[in-house]
Amino acid sequence: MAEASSGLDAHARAELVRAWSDPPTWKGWICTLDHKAIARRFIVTALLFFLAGGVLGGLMRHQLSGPGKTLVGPDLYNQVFTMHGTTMMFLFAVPVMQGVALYFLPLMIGTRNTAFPRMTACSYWIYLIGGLTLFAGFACNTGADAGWFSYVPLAGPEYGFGKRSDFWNVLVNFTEAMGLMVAVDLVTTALKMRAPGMSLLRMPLFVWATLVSSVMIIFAMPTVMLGANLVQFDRMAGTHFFNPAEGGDALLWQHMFWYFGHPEVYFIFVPALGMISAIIPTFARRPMFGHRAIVLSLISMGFLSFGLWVHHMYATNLPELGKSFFTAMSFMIAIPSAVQLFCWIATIAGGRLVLKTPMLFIAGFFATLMIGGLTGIMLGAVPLDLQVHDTYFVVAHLHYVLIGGALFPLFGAIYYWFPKVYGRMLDERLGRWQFWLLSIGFNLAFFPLHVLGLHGMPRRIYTYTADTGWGPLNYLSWVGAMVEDASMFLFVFNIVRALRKGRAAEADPWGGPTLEWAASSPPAAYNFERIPVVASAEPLWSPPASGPRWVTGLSTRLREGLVTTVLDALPDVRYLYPAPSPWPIVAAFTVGLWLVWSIFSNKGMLIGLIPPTVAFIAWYWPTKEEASAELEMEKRP
Ligand code: HEM
Ligand SMILES: [Cu+2]
Repeated sequence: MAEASSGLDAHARAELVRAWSDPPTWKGWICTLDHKAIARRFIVTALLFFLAGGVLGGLMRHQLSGPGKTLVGPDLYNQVFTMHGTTMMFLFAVPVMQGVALYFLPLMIGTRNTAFPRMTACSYWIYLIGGLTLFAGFACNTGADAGWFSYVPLAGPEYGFGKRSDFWNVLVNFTEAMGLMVAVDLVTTALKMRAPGMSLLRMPLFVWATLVSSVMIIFAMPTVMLGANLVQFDRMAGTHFFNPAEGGDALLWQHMFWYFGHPEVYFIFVPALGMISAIIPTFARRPMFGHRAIVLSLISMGFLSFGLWVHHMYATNLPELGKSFFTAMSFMIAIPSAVQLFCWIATIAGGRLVLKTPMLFIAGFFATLMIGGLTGIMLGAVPLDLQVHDTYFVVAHLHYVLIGGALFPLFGAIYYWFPKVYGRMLDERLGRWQFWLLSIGFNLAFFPLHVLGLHGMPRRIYTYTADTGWGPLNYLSWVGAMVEDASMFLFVFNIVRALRKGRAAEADPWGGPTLEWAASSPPAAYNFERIPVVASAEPLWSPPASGPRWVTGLSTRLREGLVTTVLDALPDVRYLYPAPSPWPIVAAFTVGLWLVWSIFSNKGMLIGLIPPTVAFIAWYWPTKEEASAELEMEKRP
């Protein structure tokens, strides 16, 4: 099913290249709506934020590597752990997963672009401005300092002095707006733009995982956005939403934050599960065992994850009966995780495993997540949680589930899909070294923290005295963090080396089953010369035995695609994709101006709304070219 056999003649191919190419020079860079270009920006930017967050993590490990250290003082330490957690959760983990989905979902379902590329193009700039604003505040000693979940009253008007918590609250507006825009685009594309024949049950598991996590984002993110703005009103406009003395409720913030916060760890985790389900069949050389069981597990995870949030609030005065309900739910979510695990193991056991670097990281995931999952079950029980709440046992747990559950699969996915994105292979030997250094460094850095937590070491302290006895294990953890850093250097070296002189990659270097491997490496701007017709969940391993192999009749002169029906992906209508436009970036900057201005003045909150309003009106104002293209499309039979 390689591109070359689509039967398109040279003239039509030249027309297609013209129709889908961006304007030349910087204009093209600014105005592009190519989902692949936008996705690369998300992924590279998120990885840069990951490196920044990693440096802050290393700094904390340095400071805590022995008793009584003075490298970082108490005020700066509060900013450092808050910036670390906030960066990793809001600026790295969610955007990187959405970036990978933005790149591969359209390719995996056999379409040319996402449904709303201008919205997604705009969301990238909003994300970038938001992240840079937070770090600009930090550089001016005005970094958020009330922890990554920014509890009131610490972050409220009573104790949140200066502008630090305002930067945090406003950042949430930036990142959640970005997340929602991308999620709506991904859901619409997955449900309405699949290649003919790709019914829902033939949809790749990575696409299912993206669909589930995007729907979760749509239900979860508005809560924290609303909550952060209510805190801003308390801080800037004198309301009392969270002030018990004036009829407000401080616990309301915890409910609003964790109703978002717990599903958030799942919309980081679920895409990672999708990556694992994309990689295992390729290296086991056989279709996935229990494809439908995995789909049902992903969906049930999506639902169950909204019923757990109170397990972050056991140490509050909520009624015990209520807590036990959340304990039961916290245990239940282990079931869909286990179903996927068993299906993966059955697929590997029933196949001929080829242990390449992507698969190695998946093996690392199995080991680390086991520990993270088991401590999660332990923390789901109220009596045990009350013993270790706010100690390093919790810090160890969250890193095992986030680094084990998301970072390891992400590295596996990068080694798996890098050849498709850049047309070059990453070095296998360096990849294996990176894997082993990360595995050893990570476990050395974080396993001892379980013991420190059980010995009573609280989180978020900037130092401790020698008589606590916490020195040796913290030193060991510091050594582990340094080994982890070495693995990150190796990763960056491998990437740079591959981009410069890596071995050229063919369209399908691993012999994978899904449609992204039918496109060239890297894919053309239009992804596919002709939209393929699909007859199974592994289109490259079992193409249609009879009937058409490609969609014919789509224009090669216009940016035209095909909308199909939700359940069976039957051809429905033609779709004219929007052309490159400057308005997404203009709109994003006006939104950025408005949000940053609102940190410093209430007037900014109101007057600042005018520029984005104007920008969005201009965005939707139809151009002559769009009107004539629309007309040309309607005229064609
Ligand atoms: C790369 C190596 C990393 C190191 C060395 C590291 C180190 C640390 C340390 C020492 C703390 C505890 C701070 C304290 O309570 O005083 C911490 C907290 C945290 N880390 Fe990491 N971390 C790393 C990676 C990550 C990753 C990849 C994520 C998420 C994707 C993450 C998310 C968090 C969060 C959410 C907190 C809680 C922050 C808070 O208490 O507000 N970390 N990290
Ligand atoms: Cu949770």
